[in-house]
Amino acid sequence: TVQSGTSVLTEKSTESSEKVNERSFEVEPALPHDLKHIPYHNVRRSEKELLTRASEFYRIAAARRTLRFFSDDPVPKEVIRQLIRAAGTAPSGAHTEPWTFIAISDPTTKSNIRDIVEQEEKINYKKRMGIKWTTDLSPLRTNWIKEYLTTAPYLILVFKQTYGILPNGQKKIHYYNELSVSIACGILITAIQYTGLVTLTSTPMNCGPAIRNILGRPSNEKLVLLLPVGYPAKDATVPDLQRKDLTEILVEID
Ligand code: IYR
Repeated sequence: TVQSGTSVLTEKSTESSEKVNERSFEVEPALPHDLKHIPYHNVRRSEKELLTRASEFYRIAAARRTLRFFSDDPVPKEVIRQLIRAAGTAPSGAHTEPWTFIAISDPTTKSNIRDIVEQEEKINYKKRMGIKWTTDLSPLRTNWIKEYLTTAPYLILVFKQTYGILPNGQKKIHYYNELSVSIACGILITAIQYTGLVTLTSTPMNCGPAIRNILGRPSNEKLVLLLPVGYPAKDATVPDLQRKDLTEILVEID
């Protein structure tokens, strides 16, 4: 609710005044009122070219697989930076760009992350999750041992910023931060594939706070995705999965 005559937009109007104050957001818009609008130039392509390009992109996207077996061959740092630049082009609510990407090649940090993930995953597989979960996952042949976390030359961790912090210390609303970061993740995963590298779309359960702590990240950042990035191991295998046909995923209303 916008409180007229004050400069705060409260997140929850039901909270005590002290709490409200703590969780207040700046009313100043994320973007300047007088933001300039400039002409947009588009390369107009023929219908034939559109189909060629859409088909080519489909071919690349369809070749992507989630890999669990990585080579330890190094990947140039500049490639990782370029991939993250691409992810950072994602659209975001009110152009708030609510993401932080952490690229880790340091072996000790990778090993510490592996320890945290394996400790939690062991609990997930052995007791936290039920028989239905373990049965549903068994065809994928996954378990709590995550060798790829130390083998892959890079781990990219994607954090969503649930709110921003203005230079004056006040909080700034990050609209649709979950969706904005998810779109950035989609671009990142596809960029990795296009580049010729592989990744594993992993969302380590219950590990967010511990990983955030060892990386010294602030509390407005929440771990969304952990992506090992590298080349596949020479003997890597993937489950023989089929994707749904277009007719199963598309409803056309003409
Ligand atoms: N996160 C666990 C288990 C897991 C869950 C799903 I849903 C998958 O599609 C694959 C694995 C793990 O990484 O082992």
